[in-house]
Amino acid sequence: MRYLKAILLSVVLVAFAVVCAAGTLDEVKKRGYIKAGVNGSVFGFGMPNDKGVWKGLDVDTAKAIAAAIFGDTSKVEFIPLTAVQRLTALQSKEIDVLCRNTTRTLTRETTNGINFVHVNYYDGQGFLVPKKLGIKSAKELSGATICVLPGTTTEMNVADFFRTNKMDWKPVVIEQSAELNKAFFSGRCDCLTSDASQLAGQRAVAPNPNDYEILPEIISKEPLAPAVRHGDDQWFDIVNFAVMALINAEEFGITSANADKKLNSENPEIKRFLGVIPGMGEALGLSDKWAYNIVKQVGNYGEIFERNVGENTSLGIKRGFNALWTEGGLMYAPPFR
Ligand SMILES: N[C@@H](CCC(=O)N[C@@H](CS)C(=O)NCC(=O)O)C(=O)O
Repeated sequence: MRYLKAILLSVVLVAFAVVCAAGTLDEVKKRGYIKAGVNGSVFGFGMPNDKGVWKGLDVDTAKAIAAAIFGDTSKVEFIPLTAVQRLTALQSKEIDVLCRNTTRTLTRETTNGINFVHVNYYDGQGFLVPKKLGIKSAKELSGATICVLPGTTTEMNVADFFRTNKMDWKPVVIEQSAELNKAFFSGRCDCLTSDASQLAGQRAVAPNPNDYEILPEIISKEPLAPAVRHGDDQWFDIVNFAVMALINAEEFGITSANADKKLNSENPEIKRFLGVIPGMGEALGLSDKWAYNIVKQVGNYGEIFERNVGENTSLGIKRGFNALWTEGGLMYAPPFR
């Protein structure tokens, strides 16, 4: 009888372990789409256009993950989240992945129980001011009223900056970014502080973009990266390698336009990347066409950058740190072998 009880208990425990071990990939496949937490109102990164179609660098990153899993970029539900909501949404499984201009930090990776994958945009915090104030440097902001979003690294960095420089400031803290921007562009604050890319995005859609100027100081490192929950290595690998596939595709010169032609390449690295030589997909639990599907359907990192935030967009951002390592930037992905 004692043995029978022990066997029964083991069976129950094993069954429990199997149910609990159903990873995010299985859940996502069963559901038929991924749930991606995005920014709802940052032009260039995550925002629906006037036809309600989601656009942006983070949006394209989420589409790349969907292309890797389903071979179909439409298999994403975009869930707009404020800065305050975003980490909880990931922890509580409301979303599978966070692609929302989120800075990788020590406490987010530990206390908040999330893992960041490869950076999809190297940023830094800046200051936006109305030109009419005649301010040329952040060091002239003593006594200024500053619009800042809560729940962000921005809020902490700006406090550090003013404390370090022994300057006073008055924060205006508003959780909804659209309201915060309205407050700034209607003159309630002397300055809006945020990641510099987002300042460019907010200025681009402001009523009079030319009336505003981004000050030269960049006061922090903001490595923005997609994030997943702790505890699911396979899912982490998939999201991580989807981002890194965008980078390696650019390095290999594979684009959405030439991906089919590149299937005939003699280069073994490209053959492995595109699944002509099999194995890489299987290692991730995906089809060997996973990286081909990403590039064919979304483009490589350079295409995504230029389309959403690059020099020919209204944001007009140069590649800078976000250039490939071969071009003097920081975008560097490991070999796929
Ligand atoms: N990268 C920083 C800041 C991210 C952030 O949320 N920035 C604001 C600045 S405008 C934003 O994206 N707002 C848009 C929104 O909340 O919809 C972080 O991870 O804390």
